[in-house]
Amino acid sequence: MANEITFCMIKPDATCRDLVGTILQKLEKSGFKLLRAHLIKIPMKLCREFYKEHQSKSFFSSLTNFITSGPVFVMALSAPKGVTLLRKIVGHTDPAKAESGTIRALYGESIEKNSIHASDSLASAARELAIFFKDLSIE
Ligand code: 3AN
Repeated sequence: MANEITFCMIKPDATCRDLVGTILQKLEKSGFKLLRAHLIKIPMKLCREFYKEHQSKSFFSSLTNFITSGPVFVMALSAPKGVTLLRKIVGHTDPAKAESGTIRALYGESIEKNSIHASDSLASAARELAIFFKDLSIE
């Protein structure tokens, strides 16, 4: 089965609790290969571009303030059916509704501080990977 490359980001609520290693280990144990990664404090302009599909939502400024409040760990990950697999491991947006054992159920604190982002489609993955990993070929 062909691998899919997807985009993942560990959010500031998790980086500030030193959960990067724990979460990465869970991703690798679930079958993902880490292709690229770095820790970055996202500038507000880039953050607004990244979350542009949510710009009309009531939580947009709170979300972008939170994501730019501390370092995030961005990753390019590869696995068979990687987009769907990562969304499953990440869990529901609201940690209170996330299936037990998912990353958001384990570590998420609230619907905003939910520890991790995963691309929701191959098209989103391509767009998000291009923002953070300009040298990565996903053809
Ligand atoms: P997901 O990350 O599960 O795909 P989206 O795309 O609906 O969820 O939302 C993007 C991000 O916006 C979420 N990860 C979460 O941090 C934040 N968010 C979504 N809904 C809310 C909400 N009702 N209140 C505050 N933040 C929210």
